[in-house]
Amino acid sequence: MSGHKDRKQDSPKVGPKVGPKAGPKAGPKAGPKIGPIGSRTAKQIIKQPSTQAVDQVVSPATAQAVDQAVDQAVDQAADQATAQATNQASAQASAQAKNFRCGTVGLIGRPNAGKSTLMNSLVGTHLSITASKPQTTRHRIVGIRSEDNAQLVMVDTPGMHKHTPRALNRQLNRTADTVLDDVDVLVFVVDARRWSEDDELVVSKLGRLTQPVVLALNKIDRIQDRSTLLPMIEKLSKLYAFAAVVPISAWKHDGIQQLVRSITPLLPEQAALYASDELTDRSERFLAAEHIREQLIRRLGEELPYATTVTIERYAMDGRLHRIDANIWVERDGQKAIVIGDGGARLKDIGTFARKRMESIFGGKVFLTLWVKVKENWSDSDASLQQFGYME
Ligand SMILES: Nc1nc2c(ncn2[C@@H]2O[C@H](COP(=O)(O)OP(=O)(O)O)[C@@H](O)[C@H]2O)c(=O)[nH]1
Ligand SMILES: [Mg+2]
Repeated sequence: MSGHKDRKQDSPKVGPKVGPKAGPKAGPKAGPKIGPIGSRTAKQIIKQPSTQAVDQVVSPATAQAVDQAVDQAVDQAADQATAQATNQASAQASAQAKNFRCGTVGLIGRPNAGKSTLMNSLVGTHLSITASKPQTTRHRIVGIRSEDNAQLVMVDTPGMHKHTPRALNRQLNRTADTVLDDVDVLVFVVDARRWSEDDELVVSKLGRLTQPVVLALNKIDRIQDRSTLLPMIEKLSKLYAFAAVVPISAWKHDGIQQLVRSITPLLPEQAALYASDELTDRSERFLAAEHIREQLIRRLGEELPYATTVTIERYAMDGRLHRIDANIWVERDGQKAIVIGDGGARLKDIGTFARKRMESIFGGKVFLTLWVKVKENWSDSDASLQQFGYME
């Protein structure tokens, strides 16, 4: 599900909560342990006391024949026990799968609609980076929400947008598009205040899909008069046969339970794909680069963030301390000076805020060293996009 390049570069998983046991494509994880006796143990448990008892009362001459008979009886009993255990196990597993729903949920929509904020609200931590500037999300990222009766495996994506001036923008659209076919349910996130041509672009892609689509009308905290939502719901319901329409505020965690309740029945009946304490399929190494990039986007002017990217050069654990060396890449020397700031002040801020964010997600101390480097026109070069991990 995630960028192959990132997977290959990633360091071994260190924390229990981030990092896959098995990706969704790898198939379901082993179900909970169901019976105390597997086939080998069953035989051992029955055989030991039986042979001991027989050896005590039978002469050595007949012992072999008796042993054979005993072995046969024991094997039979063991096979019966095993069959019984297996039947019980599969009955329990299927009962569990019947009551449990799990599947992938693709978050789609135009840039800035609030997809990543919704993802974080659903996961319960600031996993996917967010900012008021469009095109913050550049990679697919999986976030996991585990409930008693369901597991939602959300896939956050870059926004879909019409104007694609650079190779990076075109690649982001492609990354968003690939999610459409891969997931069980789609959540189309819309800014309830404004319908735009980028939203139209998303609707135009829904027609060929077979999965159910839930419409999430986001940012309702910004709407004074909620009754104005009704005509919008009516209008949008005519555009597409949505499985449900749910007004939410991803930012204020409003309507999130209702959204989960709408999505859950649309998921397939199957056991959980991830352990219930896992939050993402991405490694801490990937998240470290993302949270440095979040600070670059938040702390730089309008245009510059699009010319920056981040690579992790070293990620080492020193006891519980995460030692991270990262490069920030820009396209020109002038941009390098802006990122560094007067006397290094801006770079220091970027590092401090990124470090604090990582510490809160990783639950350990982080020692972060940043360098700023220039690579001309990387965002319009396919070779550089490949090198920096943007090609899926
Ligand atoms: N007021 C308000 N702002 C939101 C809400 N959800 C997201 N935002 C803001 O919208 C901007 C874009 O959010 P983001 O999640 O990065 O959008 P994405 O591009 O769709 O992933 C950020 O400044 C968020 O804080 C919401 O429910 N209410
Ligand atoms: Mg986003």
